Parts: sequence; C-alpha cells; structure tokens
Amino acid sequence: MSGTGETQDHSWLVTMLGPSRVGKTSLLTALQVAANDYFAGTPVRVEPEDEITRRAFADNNRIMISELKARRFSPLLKGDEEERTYGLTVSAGVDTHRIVLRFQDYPGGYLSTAKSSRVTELLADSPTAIVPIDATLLMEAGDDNSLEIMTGLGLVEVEEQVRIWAKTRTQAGDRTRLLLVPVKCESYFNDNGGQYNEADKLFKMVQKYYGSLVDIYRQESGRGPLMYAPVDTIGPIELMDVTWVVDDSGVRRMKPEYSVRSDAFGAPLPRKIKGAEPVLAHLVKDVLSVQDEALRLVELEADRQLTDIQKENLRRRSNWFKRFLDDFSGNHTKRKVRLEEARSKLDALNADLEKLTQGVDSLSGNDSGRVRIWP
Ligand SMILES: Nc1nc2c(ncn2[C@@H]2O[C@H](COP(=O)(O)OP(=O)(O)OP(=O)(O)O)[C@@H](O)[C@H]2O)c(=O)[nH]1
Ligand SMILES: [Mg+2]
Repeated sequence: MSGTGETQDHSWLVTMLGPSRVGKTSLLTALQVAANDYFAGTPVRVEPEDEITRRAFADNNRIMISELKARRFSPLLKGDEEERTYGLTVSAGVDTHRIVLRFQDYPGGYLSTAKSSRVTELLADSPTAIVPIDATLLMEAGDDNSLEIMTGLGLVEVEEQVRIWAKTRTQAGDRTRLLLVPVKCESYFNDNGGQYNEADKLFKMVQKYYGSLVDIYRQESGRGPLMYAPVDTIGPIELMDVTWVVDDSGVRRMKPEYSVRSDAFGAPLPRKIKGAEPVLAHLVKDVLSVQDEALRLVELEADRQLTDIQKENLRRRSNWFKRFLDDFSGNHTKRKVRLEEARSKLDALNADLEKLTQGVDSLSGNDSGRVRIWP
C-alpha cells in the first residue's frame, strides 16, 4: 500500500471482469500504450510501476506489432494461466502523492469455476470494474446463436459478479465505476481506417445483451457512474470471415478471421489503438477527485475549520478512504511547506484534465461517436 521514504503510494484497484478470450489482457495493455500519447504535454505521467509490469506490457506490445508486420493476425494468442497484477503509477507532478493504478487480471476461466469467488474478492476492493465486450461475437453471431453469445460473453457470471460488487461496496460507503468496453470492433467504426460505421448497431446490441446487467448495477450502486467506450486494441485489421468450432468442453465458439490492412504502398499498417482516451480520462479523473477531496479535508483540518457535519461524514467513510486520508495528512504534517504546492499542482492538473475530458462526457463533443450515454 505505501511506498518507502517520502513518497506515499496509494493503490487504486481496477479489476477486469470477463470470461476467457474476451480481451481483458489486450485491453489493459492497450491502455498503457495509449496513455503516453494521451497525456503528452500535460504534467500527468503514467508509467509501469515495476520492471515486471514494464516487461509484460513491452512483450505484449511487441507481439502485436510483429504479428501485424508479418500480416499474421491470428486472434488465437495464448490466454493467461495465472492471476496477475499490473501496476501503473499516475503522478500528477505532486510526487509525494502518486497513485498506483493496479489492474487485476486473471484467466477468464475462473468465472465459471469454483475460482469465481477469487474474482469476487478481487472486485471487492476495486472502485473500478472494466467489462470488455467481444463486439465481433455480438455483431456476427446473429439471434439464432443467442446461447453462444451469452456463453461467449459469460453474461450470467459477469452479471452475478456485478451484483455482488456493487451491492457490497455501496453498502460500505465505497465508490464504484463500471466501464463497459467493447473490443474487437475495428470493422464497426470508420474512424480508424475502417470503411463502415456500424456504431449505432453495436450500441444497440450491447444494450440488448447488457441491459439487465446495467439495471442491476444501477439498482445496487444507487445509480453509480457508468461508461460505454468501445476500444480498438489492435487497429489496422479487418474481419474477413467467421466460422464456428466446438471447443474441448463441447461448447460451440465463434472463430473470427482477420486480415491486416495495407498502406498505399501495400505494406501492412502498424498497431493503432483507438478509443482508449475516455477510459484513461475517467480512471485518472476518479483518482484525482479522491486526492482533491483528501487535500481539501487536510486543508480544512489544518485551519481547524472542519464542521461537525463534515467530521460525522468522515467517520462514516470507508476504511480505504480513512487510511488514504491518514497517510495523506501524516505526510503533509511532516512536510507542512508542501501543502500549498500540492494544492496548486492539483488545481493546475484538474484544469488540464478538464480540457482533455471535455467532449468525452458529452455526446455532441465526442466526434468519434464512440462514447455513448446509456439511456
Ligand atoms: N480483432 C481484435 N482482436 C482482439 C482485440 N482485443 C483482443 N483481441 C484478441 O482476442 C484474443 C483474446 O485476447 P486476450 O486479451 O488474451 O483475452 P483475455 O480476456 O485476457 O483471455 P484470458 O487470459 O484467457 O482470460 C487475443 O487473441 C487477442 O489478440 C481487439 O480489439 N480486436
Ligand atoms: Mg488474459
């Protein structure tokens, strides 16, 4: 939880929620790759927390890049065999208070076995859950294959996890944010090299299959925040064909085949992630809003201006927030001079992010038409 010396690190856990092969690991590595571009020119730095994370992301990126160069995009990369945590430090220039985003990833097979309780445990400590959605399966399978769609998306299991997660956290006074992220959607948008725009149809299909999951989430979380944001984790590929195969456990699964798009000279196009910005923006905004809140409380306390109501509210907050606040204020008491500096940096950063995220929140300002407001 805490770093050493003067730097206090607070983890913000993000749990990926989806069955095997849906695209959990690809999505979280895409977020890391996209972060460098997205925050270029701002004081926000997003970096792998340690060498293990750095290497894992680099390996994954290298595999994708070399597959594309070889025009060999097979969607059959190996799945995970064990649970993993990837840390990204988000630092706002307020180096004494970095936050580590810890992405919790696991083999999707856990969801349909006794290990599903492990997923429940991982989610319990996570303010954010990301549900990757296989867009190709939703768009190509057709209503006749509803059962295969439900199975492939692990819908029953995912819904149940969302219910427990939102209920437990909300009852404990903790935050939740649910991100619905269609992936494998290169062929349904025309903003990243594709020819057709089927964004509306994709959104309708997601509403059809995830409507009850969203209802459950809203009910249990007291209408907690929700975002729909499709992401291309690869980019320059085109769906050619789908076939159906029967897997080892006798389940019919869709097997898509893709080809790699070429540039004007016939060379294969490089990886081009699209749509990750809104996801990053909201993750970092959530983290900053907690930092901002903590700093405000520390400032009030330093001036002995906390009202009785504020004190009472504070007593009701979750243990995570209390711990966070303790660390935050302890660190400042030791180094009082830093309080104003932290405030001015956080304010500047909030203003930067405000600019970056304008257009992400509203339908009209989002010209890619990717992010949608759930009705
Ligand atoms: N076309 C396309 N394929 C994708 C995309 N994201 C992931 N894939 C492919 O889908 C397959 C599964 O992706 P993973 O990220 O390994 O899936 P996972 O959910 O981590 O799977 P497990 O580790 O088995 O739980 C891989 O072969 C990816 O290359 C995408 O945006 N577009
Ligand atoms: Mg994986």
